[in-house]
Amino acid sequence: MYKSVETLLVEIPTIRPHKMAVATMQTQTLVLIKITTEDGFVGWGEATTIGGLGYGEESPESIKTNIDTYFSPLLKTLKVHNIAQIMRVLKKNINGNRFAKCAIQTALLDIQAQRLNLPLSELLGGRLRESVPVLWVLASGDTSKDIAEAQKMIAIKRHNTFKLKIGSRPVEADVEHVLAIKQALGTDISIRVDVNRAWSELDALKGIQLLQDGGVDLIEQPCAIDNIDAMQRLSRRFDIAIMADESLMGPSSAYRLARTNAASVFAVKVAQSGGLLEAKDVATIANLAGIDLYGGTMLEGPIGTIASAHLFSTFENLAAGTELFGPLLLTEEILKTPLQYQNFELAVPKTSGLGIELDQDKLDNLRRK
Ligand code: MUC
Ligand code: MG
Repeated sequence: MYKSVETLLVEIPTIRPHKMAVATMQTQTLVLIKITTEDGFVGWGEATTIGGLGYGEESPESIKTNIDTYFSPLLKTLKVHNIAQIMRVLKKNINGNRFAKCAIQTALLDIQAQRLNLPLSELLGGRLRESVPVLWVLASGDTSKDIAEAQKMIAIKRHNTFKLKIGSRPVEADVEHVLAIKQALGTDISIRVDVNRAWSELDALKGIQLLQDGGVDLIEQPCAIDNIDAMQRLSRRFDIAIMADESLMGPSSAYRLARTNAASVFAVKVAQSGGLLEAKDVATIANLAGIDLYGGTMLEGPIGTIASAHLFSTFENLAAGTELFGPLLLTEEILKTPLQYQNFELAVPKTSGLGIELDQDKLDNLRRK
């Protein structure tokens, strides 16, 4: 049934250093999985994370080891195409490991969609749009470089909304940096910030007030992952959108955040949710609670990015747009035909499965030996 399950760590330098409060990335390590069936289908999935162990609890190396040691032998014993039944066995036998589970589920869905000759979006409920809006993240660490980068993106019609990475400098310095960019780009351009959980609640009270007054549109993950009480107090106090990112780790945390009114927007990430289907559950919880949706990324390459785009194309509410720009941050293309970014959006492929074709020679060159 499942003939081989291959895992690859693919190292690709970034186009410039990407500076976040949790890590500075110069290279991204893509964690890719390739499942081949005995009847000749090939499915791809991705379990990429950020900054080694700087962002999440799973590293590229631990994800690969756990797939090779635990997931792959188990998968090879299964004799069904039914993804719900396969995921039930994997979940029953393996705790945690959301990223690995996401990658495997993505590859299985890719295969199933190819079998049915449908784009993946149609297996996830059906697309409501042919493309999704994509913002760009300014994270060079230098205000004037960030302004020039944003102006270029607007001019070439690739991005017209920007997220700024802050939290590694004192609050006042970060606020000054953000407001200088906001002023340079003008009122029509939406600016959001991602603090990556760097602020105490007192820092957040000061920082959010200044950013709200300066016309910033959204504050992402201001405080620690577990500090849901602070997120709740901040959401109640300010008019500006407060978005949960790292605190949102799948349907049960989505339920907890929604129940406590701890965020007005959810950054839905397929890997953080533990799979595409679980990310869809997160979106349902948000819809029921009146929480807006944002399509998040773990700075994946084209596989995780396009899998996410298929899912986000099915969301009725995608009010905060997406940040599916991961492949654009990388210096090497691993697809035979690159993903299509134009007019500020990413097109969702119309061909079957994920709708992409990997360049196997490129992967062989770039993979960690
Ligand atoms: C994050 O925390 O949002 C997403 C975009 C980006 O630049 O970093 C990631 C992680
Ligand atoms: Mg974030």
